[in-house]
Amino acid sequence: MHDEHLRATDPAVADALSGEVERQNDTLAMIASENHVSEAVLEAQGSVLTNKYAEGYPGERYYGGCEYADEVEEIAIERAKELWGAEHVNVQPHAGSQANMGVYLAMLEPGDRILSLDLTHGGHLSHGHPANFAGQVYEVEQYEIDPETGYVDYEALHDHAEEFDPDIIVSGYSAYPREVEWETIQETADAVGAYHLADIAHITGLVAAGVHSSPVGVADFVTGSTHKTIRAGRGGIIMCDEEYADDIDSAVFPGMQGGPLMHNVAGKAVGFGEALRPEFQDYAEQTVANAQALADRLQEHGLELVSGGTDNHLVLIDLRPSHPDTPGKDVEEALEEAGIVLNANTVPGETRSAFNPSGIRAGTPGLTTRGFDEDACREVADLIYEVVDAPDDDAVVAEVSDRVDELTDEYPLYGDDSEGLVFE
Ligand code: DSN
Repeated sequence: MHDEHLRATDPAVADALSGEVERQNDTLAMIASENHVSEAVLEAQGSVLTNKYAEGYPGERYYGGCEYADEVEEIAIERAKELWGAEHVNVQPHAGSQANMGVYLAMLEPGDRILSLDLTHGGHLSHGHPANFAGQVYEVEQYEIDPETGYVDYEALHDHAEEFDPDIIVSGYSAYPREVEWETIQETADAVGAYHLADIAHITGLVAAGVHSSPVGVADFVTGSTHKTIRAGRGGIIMCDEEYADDIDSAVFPGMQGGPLMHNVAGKAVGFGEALRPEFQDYAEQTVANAQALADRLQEHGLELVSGGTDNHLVLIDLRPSHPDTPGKDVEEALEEAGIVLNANTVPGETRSAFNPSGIRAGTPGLTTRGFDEDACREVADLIYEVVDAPDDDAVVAEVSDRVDELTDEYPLYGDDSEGLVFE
């Protein structure tokens, strides 16, 4: 990686960044919301656009000197429209949470009602958790996953909506391994006169590649983050029909943000360009095939998966049936020791706490970027199982760690020669 100026002027930060490159190279990133962007995206994000204020939108800025900022933002918008087929796109939200905030601010009044999935069942803080602004400004009720099936209980959601009379229903999730029935939720939203916000933060790339059904053109608003399965620069995005374009744009700026992070918008533009190439289709398909291979092998080992498998990029393991005395945090820590980085996660019907829950969540976007196929993911499942089964056994953890070292050597990531990721 290029860091000659940083190394000369600030070795402390340079060392930390080198450490992070090494950490990413030498471990398996299986946090389902993470991925590895190309060096082209890194260059765009690390560009001089970080210096530029560009409040407003292309052609209508509050400051001068925005001609190149305009070019970059227009490229990002046009590519996003092509990727997701949306009529209107706002690429300025700083993150997925801010994208959701933009929709709420545009369409709701304080005290209005949100119906969303409970965080412990796979929702998101910004869908109305009491610790988040959305839970403080709006009246929130939450629906749940059917603990028997692990799927969204669409009938219960419908009944809940009729009872609660929400102003907006939020779909799209952070720890849900199954395809979402956007149309079914839209029918419920229509029946109760609510807006429908589909948050595709996790599955933006899968939706863009058509390997997950799209809520664009179904839900009133679609939000997402741009650095997960879509593998672009870090941030958020809002998509909607033209009729809501002005409301959304005004809510994002000046409603809740000032100057857009134009360097990140450049990273979004570059990543979207990569995702428009045919190779991205293969990547998205492989991400899902890898998750399914991982899921099948974990189940062969006797681990229980919420919903019994996956349709997307992640699996959610409920440790309680197979390992009732092993909390998720212990497994997360032992796996990290072995070089497999994922997160402990709540599961539907959680009986422990959010800090030390009963499950672990694992995703394949990062592994797929570095070239893992189904066979390699089956082996990763074997390694995960070994640690789940003996998180306190140092010899097992060391053995798995040795194999992770071999795998990370076999599937290199960011190179010292700065050639970077080549997406084939
Ligand atoms: N933190 C992300 C996740 O891990 O799902 C969501 O914002």
